[in-house]
Amino acid sequence: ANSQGIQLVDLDEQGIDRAFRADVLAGLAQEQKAIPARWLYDDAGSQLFEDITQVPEYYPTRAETEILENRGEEFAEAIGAGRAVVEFGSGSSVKTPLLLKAIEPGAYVPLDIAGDFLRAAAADLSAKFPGLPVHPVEADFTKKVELPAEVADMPKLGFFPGSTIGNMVPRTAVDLLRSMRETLSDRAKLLIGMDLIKDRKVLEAAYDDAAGVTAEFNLNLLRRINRELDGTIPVDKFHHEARWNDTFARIEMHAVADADVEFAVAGQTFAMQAGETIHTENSHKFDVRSANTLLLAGHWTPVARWTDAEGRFSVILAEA
Ligand code: AVJ
Repeated sequence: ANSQGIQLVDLDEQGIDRAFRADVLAGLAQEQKAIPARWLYDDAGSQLFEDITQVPEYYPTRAETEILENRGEEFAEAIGAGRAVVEFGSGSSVKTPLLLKAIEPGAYVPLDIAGDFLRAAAADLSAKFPGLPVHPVEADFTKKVELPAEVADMPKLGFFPGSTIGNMVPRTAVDLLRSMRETLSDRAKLLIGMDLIKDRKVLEAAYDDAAGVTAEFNLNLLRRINRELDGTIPVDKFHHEARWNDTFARIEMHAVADADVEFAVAGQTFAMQAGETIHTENSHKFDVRSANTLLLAGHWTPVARWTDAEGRFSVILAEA
């Protein structure tokens, strides 16, 4: 447990991550097999996600960066100077400096559960913005976080880019937004990236690029299970699929079995029929109304909204 009392990884006698094993075994026992998307991001998966942001079909990163690059003056006007910018998740080397450059912040407070990423991001930002107070906090931001005393008197700006909110089902997203509201307290604002509903062909291509990087990212989860949980999943008998679910307005990633397969994970056996899938990620997409409704349910009032020139992605400013 770290200083905030959170358990980062809980390993058993054989060095197996207990939470990973529990999630995988429970998920594989379901009628529709499903594994929480957070397990996609081991070192290999995190690198593959970085590679995804470079493929031509994956537009969200470029579209959001375009907004942050071009709308600085409007952000400054709408947000005001002197706020403590509280970033949920370690700062990306590209997006965060664009925001900090635009708004004259009073301090920068990156929050992350992974201490290594957090310290690297904090050091990076300190070097880019000499004179800006930087106070990294190692914490699980799905719950209320106690912010450093140094920023107690500053109004806060929460920053949650990348449409990461879209990876949560609405009830979880609402819980997170309410926790953010608690963490940031009164007078707070929130700047949040939300990807937009568009032609399903464009969406499906963004999550199934021709070079196969997203497929690798998805199947890496099965490889990770084999490696870390003593698994025998025949990964070569699976393929990646990106599916638009129109009822829930989301892209779903699945690993589809190409043949009847049997395999073991952590001593338990599982069988899948050809065509059966393991659901590995959701990426919800929004329109103006669904975005506003989600924010309102999360105790935030939307006050401004920006999109890229092609109208693919939105960055929304909301007030507590
Ligand atoms: C950065 C987590 C929001 O859902 O678009 C990209 C993850 N998965 N391609 C997204 C992802 C497949 C990405 N998030």
